[in-house]
Order: sequence, then C-alpha cells, then structure tokens
Amino acid sequence: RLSSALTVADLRKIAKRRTPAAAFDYTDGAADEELSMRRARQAFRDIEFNPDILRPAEHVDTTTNILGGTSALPFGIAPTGFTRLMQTEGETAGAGAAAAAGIPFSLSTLGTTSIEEVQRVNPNGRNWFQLYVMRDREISYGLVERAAKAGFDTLMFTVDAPIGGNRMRDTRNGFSIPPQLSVKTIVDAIPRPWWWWDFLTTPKLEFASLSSTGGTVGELLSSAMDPTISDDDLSIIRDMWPGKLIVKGVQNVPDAVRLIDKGVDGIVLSNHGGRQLDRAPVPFRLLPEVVREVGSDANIMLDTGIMHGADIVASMALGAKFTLVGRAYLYGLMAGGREGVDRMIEILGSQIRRTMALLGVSTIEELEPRHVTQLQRLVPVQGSAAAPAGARVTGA
Ligand code: HOC
Repeated sequence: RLSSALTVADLRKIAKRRTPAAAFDYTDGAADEELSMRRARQAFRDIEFNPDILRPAEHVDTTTNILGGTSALPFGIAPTGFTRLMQTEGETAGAGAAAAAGIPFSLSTLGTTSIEEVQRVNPNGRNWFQLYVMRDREISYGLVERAAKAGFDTLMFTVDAPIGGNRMRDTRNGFSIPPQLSVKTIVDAIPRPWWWWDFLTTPKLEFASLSSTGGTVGELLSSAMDPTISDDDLSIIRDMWPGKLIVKGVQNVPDAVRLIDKGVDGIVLSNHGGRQLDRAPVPFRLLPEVVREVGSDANIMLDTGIMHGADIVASMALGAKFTLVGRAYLYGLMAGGREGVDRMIEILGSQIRRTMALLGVSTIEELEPRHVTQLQRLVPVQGSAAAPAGARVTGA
C-alpha cells in the first residue's frame, strides 16, 4: 500500500492517519508560530533550476563522498529523539533502511534504541552519534565512549538546544513521556488501535541518556540539557572522540568560520527543523554565504525543511557537501515502519536522479551554483500559499 505514496507529503498523510495526534504533532510541529519551519519549506519552493540541454544524462550516479566515506545518496538520516514513540520499530527501522540504501544513519542522544543495537543493525554501514551535552556530563561522556567503542564513525555535537524550544502543539496536546492515557488520548486511539496495540505490547521505552522520565517533553528536555555549554565542551569532546567531529545547529557565518578554523571536520547548518528558536535563519538561505566565507572544500552540511529530492539537489548545487532528513524519515516511519522508511528513501532517491537528469548532470560533483537561482521573496510567507516572487538572486 505504501507504493501508492508518490511523495513525502503522501507519506505524511498516511502517517497522520496512523499515529496518535500528540506523537504526530511532536514530529510535524515546530516552535512558537512555526515560522522558521514554513520559511524553510518556502525557501526550497522558491528555487528556479537552470538546466543544460543536450547533455548525456542516461546514467546518473548519486554517490557522494562525505567525511572520509561514501554515501549512495547525498543525504543521510538525521538524529531524532523519542523515535519509538512515533512508531515502535523506531531506530531499528531507520538504521536497517539506511544500511540497505547505503546511506549514513544518525542516532540521537535522546534516541530510544541503544548504540550497540544500532551498530548491530547497520554493522557495515556508517553510523553517526548525535551528542547533546547534558547537565550530567558523566552520562554524556559515557555515550561518547560507547559510540566510539561500537564503531560509529562520526560524532555530531548539537549546539542549538541549550534549552527546549517552545513547542506549542506539545503543550496544547499535553504530550508527555511516557504517554498518559486521558479521555482525549482514548478518543484519539479509537481510529488507530494498532498503534496502541504495538506500543503496549513492545518493551517499555528506555533512554540511555535520561536518568528520569515523566512530565512534558519540554520539561524533561529542559531539565536534562545544560544551558552552559560552550567552546570548552567542544575542546573536551574533540580530545575524547577518535573519529570525525561535526557541529550541528550552526546559524550564522561568523560561527561557521570560527568552527571550521578551530578544525572541526564539518558543520551542519540547521535550525533544528524550526523546533528551537522560531524566526531563526533558514539554513538553505544561509548556505551560499557560508560556502563563500569558509571555502568550498569545507564540509558544509544542511538540514531543515527537506521534503523533496530537488531540495537536496539544489543544496548540493549551492555548495552543501551533504544533507540530512529528519521529518521526512519520521513520516515514512510513522506511515509504515521499516517499509515506510524504505519508501521515503526510494522517493527522495528517484526525485534526486530525475532532477539531476533533467538538469543535464550525471554526477553530484557536476552540480554547480549556476544550476540554481534562489528567487527573492518580497512578501512574508503566510501558511503554505505561494506568494509573488520578486527579484532574482543567483545563489553563487
Ligand atoms: C532542550 C533540548 O531533537 C527535538 C529533539 C530533542 C530536542 C532537544 C531540546 O524534539 O527536536
């Protein structure tokens, strides 16, 4: 049935039907007025491609080199918290699908599957561990050691979450960990009994990283995270971690330049899918200037708002070395577990190949800034309706 889903938006619709409202909204929602999230989507819609004609593009190769290894596609799976709350297969489905597709999988500090289990599911592939430095440093550093021992190749230090963003949908839904049964949740459960059956019959969620659970997600996160993280933490982590170290959540040019100068192996331009600081800059809009300032050899990666393979092609053309998909992955997972994640990768992969072929490009390296024009939006984005576009700014 999932083969009827032709786009990530189709997977989202199925996911919405199958998942309790509070869990779906946790994934689908963002902070405050959700402006950053909508603007990120709009920025991708505001691309104009500039195809070359009469170029052989019969065989398109999407292989991408990133952080000392390859990926069969120019994207990997982003780290996501509380994943088994969305669908009980959780990270096992994500890591399994990544292994089958030959792309990296990222496990979150707030993941719901152990580091060792992810490595078992994806033993020959690339596993990245996403680190939040928490108040309890022993827990954080213990996770870093375990990830190194298990053979994860990259550590992704996330720096945009000193405290939790104001997730209004979660507050309104009373979303808590673990989910509490209330009249509202029972009514919501009636059309989707299988979700609850799966949830109640699989082992209780265990978090390696949280010493206690209970309360709303916002309360839980704010009590666990350390708002005092600084460059000192970065130095400590650099000394501890033998593999590649990247910093995720970079949101301006000076920070990007500083981190690359400090010798990190890469940065991820990200506003956490609009889930932290609403009205934060859109990573895709920031990309050309960051690439210009840090140089095109640096590993600049990007997430936030990617829902179509064309978004990924445009990012690579403007100088990103790799991209990450979070919500798109979770829509696939909520729509159909492992099969849904496989379908999400298949959809994005075929969109990437088609976009490249139509651009007259056969390899990722051939993508250049001249292939993309970022249309300059002159009026504020309201909802998802298309607003008139004005002057053109080529993203080179
Ligand atoms: C205070 C820390 O990535 C999400 C997760 C967890 C966020 C941690 C916030 O919900 O976006």
